[in-house]
Amino acid sequence: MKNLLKLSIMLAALLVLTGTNTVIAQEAVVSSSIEAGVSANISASALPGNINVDPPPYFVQTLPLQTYMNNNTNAVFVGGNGAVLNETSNFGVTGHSSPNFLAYNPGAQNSDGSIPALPAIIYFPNPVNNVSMLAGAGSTTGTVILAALDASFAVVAFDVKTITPAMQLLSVTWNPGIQAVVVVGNFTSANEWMVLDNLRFQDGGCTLGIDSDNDRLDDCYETNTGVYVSPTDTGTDPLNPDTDGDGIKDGDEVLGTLSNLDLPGMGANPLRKDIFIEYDWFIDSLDCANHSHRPSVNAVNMVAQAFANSPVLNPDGTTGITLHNDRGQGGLFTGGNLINDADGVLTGGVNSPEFMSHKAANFASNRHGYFHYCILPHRYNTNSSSSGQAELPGDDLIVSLQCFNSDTNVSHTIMHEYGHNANIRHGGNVNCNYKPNYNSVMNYKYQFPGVDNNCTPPGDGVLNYSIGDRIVLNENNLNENNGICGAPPWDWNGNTIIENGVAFNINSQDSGDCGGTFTTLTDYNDWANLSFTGLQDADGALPVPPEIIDCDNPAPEN
Ligand SMILES: [Ca+2]
Ligand SMILES: [Ca+2]
Ligand SMILES: [Ca+2]
Ligand SMILES: [Ca+2]
Ligand SMILES: [Zn+2]
Ligand SMILES: [Zn+2]
Repeated sequence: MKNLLKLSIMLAALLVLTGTNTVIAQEAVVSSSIEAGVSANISASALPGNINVDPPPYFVQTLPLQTYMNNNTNAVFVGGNGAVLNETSNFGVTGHSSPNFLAYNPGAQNSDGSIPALPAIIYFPNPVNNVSMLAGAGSTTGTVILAALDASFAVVAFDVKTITPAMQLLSVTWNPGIQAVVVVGNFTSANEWMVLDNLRFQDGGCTLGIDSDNDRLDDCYETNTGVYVSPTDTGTDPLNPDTDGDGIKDGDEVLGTLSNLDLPGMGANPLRKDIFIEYDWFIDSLDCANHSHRPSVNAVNMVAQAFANSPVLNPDGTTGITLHNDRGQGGLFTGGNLINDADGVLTGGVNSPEFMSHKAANFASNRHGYFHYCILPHRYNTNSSSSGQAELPGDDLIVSLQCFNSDTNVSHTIMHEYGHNANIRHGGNVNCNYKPNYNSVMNYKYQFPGVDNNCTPPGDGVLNYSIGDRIVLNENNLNENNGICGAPPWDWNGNTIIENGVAFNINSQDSGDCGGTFTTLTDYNDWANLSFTGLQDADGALPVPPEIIDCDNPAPEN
């Protein structure tokens, strides 16, 4: 009995599908070319168009539902010509969601002449795992069948209910994926009326077609597990458009951007912080023999290693940040290139006309908002010995090391200038420079020597930002026993005696807001405070452009 029933459903479905296969294909193409989605919870009361406001009670006053649904990318009504009618249309059903429903009566006609008769077919361009709806009719008898079809249009699941005036739930589940459903009547009465309502389709137990955080990833696919599996199981947070907080939206990291920047191909991970920097360089013979400012593989790898080693925690449970460097090495990283410049000097600095014209000519527009842009000239002309300049916060930076382009100088200065883009100053959150207890490449004291790793003020060659673990130093009342970590001691005033209660200016090199007076100096946790908002810099288009930091710390000779 069941097998016979199954066979008859399949035959009915195949008959219908044979006649409408081309329609299905066309509808699918039309749908996928339209961006706007419609809520997947298609209760008849939530449909677009005038039917939403005031559906008529008679078929001749309206059009088949599929006429209104052709911009729904998730469910396409391709057969049956059912129309949305008002509940006053006398179908005698109860249990539907008021005031409308989807109605069928082969004895009637829609205003376009089509006949609203079962079977109805609903096609899902993205296969779903469950489809359910209410079905019933006031004076019709027999059974109503909801059949699920797989990608080859074979019946894979079905549900049968005796037709009653009280609408009943029909539900089919097929985890490998339902491509379409067919609603068929097996009628024993003369009339073959049918009412459907409250269509729902679900994938993995949630309703498709909703993107709550507007990051181009469906809520159903943002599984919030912290584990990336695929574009339909991303592990990201459905209520956070940038789950890992790196300034790049989840959808862009998973799917690539709308302007075809292949971020996933470049290694972006929606659950781990990523930074992208493009480097363009000058070749010149200013001040010394002809030389290139192209950063070496080793130099950019040193910076990448420092970011990878950082204590920054990611949603996938890893620590560190992935720095993607484009120095024109090939593959998807062909953005970095030589800029032909006559004199080796970048006139002005970031956002100057020369910088902007180089950027317009050498930086792909679809990288804007995703990549930082670094130019390496011989120098920029606001300060002849300056090692660099950067926006704070922002997306543009300059590394200008004149004749001193060792991998150490280049890597440390890239990390220093990027730090300004990430909203970090020469004193962390303040401009106060040369603080011996601010253990960061942002600090001139540690930019080229590298940070300290044994709790004495001289740097030890380590490329790093600060983690904020050094003690507070009050220049009016220094306890030399405590050094910069609590121990070992440090003789701040150089009198060869370790004392308590010393008053001494320990960062007198600072020419800014703290070098000339005795102040209290504090460390700053750079890693915990990196800001990624600078990517959104509008490159001079904003009424208030970003602050620009000149880094007049001259590089040591190689
Ligand atoms: Ca989303
Ligand atoms: Ca999200
Ligand atoms: Ca992100
Ligand atoms: Ca990321
Ligand atoms: Zn040069
Ligand atoms: Zn600086």
